[in-house]
Amino acid sequence: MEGRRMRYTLISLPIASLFFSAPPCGAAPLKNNEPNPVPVEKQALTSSIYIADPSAHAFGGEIYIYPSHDIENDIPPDNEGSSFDMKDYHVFSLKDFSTPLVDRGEALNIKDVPWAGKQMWAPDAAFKNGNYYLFFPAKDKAGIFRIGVAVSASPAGPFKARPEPIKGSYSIDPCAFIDDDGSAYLVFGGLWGGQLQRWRTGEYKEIDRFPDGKEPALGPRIARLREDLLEFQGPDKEIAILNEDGSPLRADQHSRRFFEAVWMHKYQGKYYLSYSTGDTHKLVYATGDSPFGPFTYRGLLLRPVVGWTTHHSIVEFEGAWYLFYHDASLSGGYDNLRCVKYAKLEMQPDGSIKTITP
Ligand code: FUB
Repeated sequence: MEGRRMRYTLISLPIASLFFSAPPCGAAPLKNNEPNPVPVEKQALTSSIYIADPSAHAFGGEIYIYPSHDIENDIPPDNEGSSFDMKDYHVFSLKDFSTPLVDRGEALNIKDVPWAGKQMWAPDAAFKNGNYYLFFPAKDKAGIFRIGVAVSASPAGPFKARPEPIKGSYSIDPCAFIDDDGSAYLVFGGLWGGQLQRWRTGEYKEIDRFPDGKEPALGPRIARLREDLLEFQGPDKEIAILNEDGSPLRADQHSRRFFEAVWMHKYQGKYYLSYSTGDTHKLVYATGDSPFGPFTYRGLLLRPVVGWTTHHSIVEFEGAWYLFYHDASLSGGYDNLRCVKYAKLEMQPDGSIKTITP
């Protein structure tokens, strides 16, 4: 297996350097509110801090974005994603697309999460029963990724974390999906640094066990959430993703198999599951008739962006659908220093989504 973060360092930085004047190693410092000479920054929703993994929701007539907060550090890139050493979350809001993104401040800090050891990765949020819930992955004190939940009366936080992670939770990248009937689900999982391949036996084993190429790829996981959204209602299940001929996606189908960054939304009665293919750097999507699947692969959603990771959310706002995603253009191509952008989705009459070129 090639090094996850090294791979981008070796291949993508020279590509990025064709477009940007940033140095090829060591992150260019970003000072708050200073203009950045990188032209593509104009497309980033904010340059005040580095943010990534944007989970966007329409709450109370505005778009709220719940991203990871990327920070500079000296940790070398590795397969575990160790240089993604985030320590807090900021919430952002957007009144509409003609006004600037507003940083609503720090919403949760790792020091206020009793169980968390390090690496606050991609979060998501949900609204139910008058409360806002922030779902977030972090490594516990033993170095195992778990998913926690924190609660607030305001979409902007601050959020109060529960003292323990969700019982039975593991891996990364939670997406909270609330169906039309109010049923709530948490979809999650991620390979490599996200540790999903270490749970093949149902318990954590510090050994990476990937399926052989011709075997079915590992799928994301889904668990129904309790009415209060604080715990799983029962054990999680693996979501099956199928090729058009009904066969399960194989582990060697790197251009379409699930890797991380799963997102679920519903459009015209169909469930859409979109995710990153990881080492092929694509966002793709599949559709199905139940949140539990099976889902059938439908196509490419977003072509590769600048940077190794790609991660997104899909939200309906004022009658249109939008993709929020990140890339590493603002930092000149540093994988762990990313910025957030958006694009309008073009839905086709057959329910397919027109591929977006970043
Ligand atoms: O931001 C840290 C990790 O990088 C996320 O959890 C992944 O989805 C990838 O974007």
